[in-house]
Amino acid sequence: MADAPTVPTPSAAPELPGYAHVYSGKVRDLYAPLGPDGTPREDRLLLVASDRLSAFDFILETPVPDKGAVLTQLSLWWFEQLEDLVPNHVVSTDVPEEVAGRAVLVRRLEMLPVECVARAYLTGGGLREYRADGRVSGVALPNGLVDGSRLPEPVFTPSTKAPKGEHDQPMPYEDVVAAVGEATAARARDLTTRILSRGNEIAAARGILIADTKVEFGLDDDAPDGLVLADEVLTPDSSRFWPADQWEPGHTQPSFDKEFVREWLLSPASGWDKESGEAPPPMPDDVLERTRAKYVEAYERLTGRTFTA
Ligand code: Q0T
Repeated sequence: MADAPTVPTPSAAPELPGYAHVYSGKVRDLYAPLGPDGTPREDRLLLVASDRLSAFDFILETPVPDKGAVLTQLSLWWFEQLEDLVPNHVVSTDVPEEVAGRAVLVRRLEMLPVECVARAYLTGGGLREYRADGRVSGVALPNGLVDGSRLPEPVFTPSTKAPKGEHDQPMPYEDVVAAVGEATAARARDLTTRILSRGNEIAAARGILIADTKVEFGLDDDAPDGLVLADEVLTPDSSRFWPADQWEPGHTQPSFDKEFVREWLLSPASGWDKESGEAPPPMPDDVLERTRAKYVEAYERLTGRTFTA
């Protein structure tokens, strides 16, 4: 019998001529450009943002059109806003046509084995730690804080890089020091909290609060103090964005980007049970369109630019 026709999954890592696929994360794909001899170059990577969206720890089967491009363009814009604070890994946006707008050629760096997280508002895992002993990542906080409270100043709350499929675990600062050395740990902490502070200075004026963010650094002997900002930065995938006009400490804040998806998934309309272990059903068109619009809105509000696909 003839084989069934194979239909490419639109949001899977594409095959890119001239590049070797290296790795796929939940929502991004990593490639190594091939050198003149046809072997992968060791000094560059192509970081491709897909349109995949994760919710409740599932990758939804419905990709969100333009999500990868919106987040890539937003990240590039933030790199520029942060250029005086920290050098970044971007080399070029001249990328294969198939991934145009959603890929960046970057310098391949030796990455710190730490997820550098900073929190400006208390929620999620930070809130759980605070409720247990009044501290987050070893930093004592005032009494009386609730879900969504603004912290007196951003706190560095590093976490481990968990193997695929597992959750990152909080990492005591002393473990970061043991892993990367005192000077690098202190510099990573300082840079991470400054990136979030700068992000919030800019975002607050545009109606968005950035509750927390995760950044990654690579090492480079040529950088002023050895650290280079890598990965993506201050996107809704690496950060919690909240609409400023709905901020109300005391309960879970609505997510700027995933509000409609989560609301639909938890409603009877989706027919899905979060605790079932089953994959969520495909997103209805209206939820999809409203979600896409939120990513575009975040980009346009923050950058003041119009998003063009
Ligand atoms: C990396 C060396 O999740 C990641 O990639 C998504 C598929 C994280 N990751 C980043 C690297 C980078 C970057 N960015 C770099 N500049 N140099 N490695 C590896 N994994």
